[in-house]
Amino acid sequence: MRILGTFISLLVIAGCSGGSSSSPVSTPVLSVTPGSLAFTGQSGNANPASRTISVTNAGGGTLLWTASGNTTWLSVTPTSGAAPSTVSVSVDISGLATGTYNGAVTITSTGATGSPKSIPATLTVGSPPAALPQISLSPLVGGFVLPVHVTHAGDGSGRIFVVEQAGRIRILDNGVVLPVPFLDLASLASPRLVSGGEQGLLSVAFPPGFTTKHYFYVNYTRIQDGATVVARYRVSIGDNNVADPASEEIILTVSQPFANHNGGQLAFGPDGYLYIGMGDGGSGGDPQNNGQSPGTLLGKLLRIDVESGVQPYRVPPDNPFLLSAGYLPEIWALGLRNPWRFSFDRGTGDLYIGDVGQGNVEEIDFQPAGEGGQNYGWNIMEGDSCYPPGTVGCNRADLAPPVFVYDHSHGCSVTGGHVYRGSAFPSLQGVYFFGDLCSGRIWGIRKNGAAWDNALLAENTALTITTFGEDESGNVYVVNYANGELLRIVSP
Ligand SMILES: [Ca+2]
Repeated sequence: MRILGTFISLLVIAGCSGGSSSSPVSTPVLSVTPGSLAFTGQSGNANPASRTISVTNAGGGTLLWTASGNTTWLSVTPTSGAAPSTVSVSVDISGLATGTYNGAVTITSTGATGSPKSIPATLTVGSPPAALPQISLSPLVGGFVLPVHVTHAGDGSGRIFVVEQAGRIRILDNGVVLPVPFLDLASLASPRLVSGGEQGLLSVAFPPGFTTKHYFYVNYTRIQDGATVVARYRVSIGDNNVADPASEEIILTVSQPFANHNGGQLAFGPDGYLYIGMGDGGSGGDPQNNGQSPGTLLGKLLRIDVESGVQPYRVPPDNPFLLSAGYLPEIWALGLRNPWRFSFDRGTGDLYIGDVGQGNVEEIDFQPAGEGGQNYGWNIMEGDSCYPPGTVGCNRADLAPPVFVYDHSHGCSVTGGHVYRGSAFPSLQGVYFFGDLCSGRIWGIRKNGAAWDNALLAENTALTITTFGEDESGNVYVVNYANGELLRIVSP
């Protein structure tokens, strides 16, 4: 008892001396963060996640508050309390039409400076998600050997060109695979390319005006060192179905430090320039940091002019980094890991890239027509996650986020596809089809205002999907790398 009494005496003395000398009773000051709230939802979809407001007392003393929302769609919990505290703000979009709604959260404290505080809250309700169409896969023809690319020549012939990894390009003409390959680099006395894994003959692209030009472009990994080669070949005089393997003109060579991640896609954009997908050079995790390095062509999408008459090529005068110190002028976009397949929407000119992930996340990247210069994030990010896994708070400023991601519980490696612009199946109009190499799953995404609708459209396909492809009519195809079959995506 004696000890306790002594303690109480000391506390009373200390309290009296402190209060009387230097600490006047402060006026409570109501302080809240953030100063405004914005919510975005889609009509008919789930409510956006709730947000929080911190209520603090910057002036000392006691602060009691009473919070309230003032609209039918806005609610606040708890509705009263003492600072410091956290207020949760929720919105309910059920029954709301599309549009923008303005409201406010009001926090009041009797006797506090700065009371009441009104925090504006904005709710934007977008269009409802559209149901994506059902699809089925219609087997067309088999017999290809390790097909990796499907395209057309844009020459009115209706021919479909199928690239086989070992070095051949086959022609499918009126449903029949022609016996003689269009191009055969696999049977040369002096082999030119190395094939297997992620190497080989990886794509072909026909320039605008091919009908009169009679030449085309290929991308392959050369046998000496695995470097990427972009080369021009000519069609034989007198036979439009056979090209001359001796006609090669090399356009561009890019050294590859490792055998994997070669990119490999060539495609002419609506601007008539040649776009080239380059992987980060390989290994894992981009050990040379090529994706983010402006001084290498690795880990980039390139844009060059191979049709101006300047040999081997010219850099387009409006490439996005021409005035940026340290950037190679051919760079159109950076931050790519392995953009194995990309394509242009023939209806809009928009660009879609399937960028293969490292170990966790696969992604689809998007570029509105004509707008280059994006940094798609690798290796700061893998898909929508900071990289390496577990990294917190990576700097996402100036990075273009993917428009769709899936993790490795759904597959292993994304294969970019095409936007359907054919006339046979109106319900498929505007859907971008893509899939996964390992799981064979096929998804569709379609732009819906500022949002993207998406759906898993085919599961358990048993396909090993190395590529999609498009014919002159806008039909979209998919291959099975494992058994050499070409299938058409149709409306059931
Ligand atoms: Ca990315």
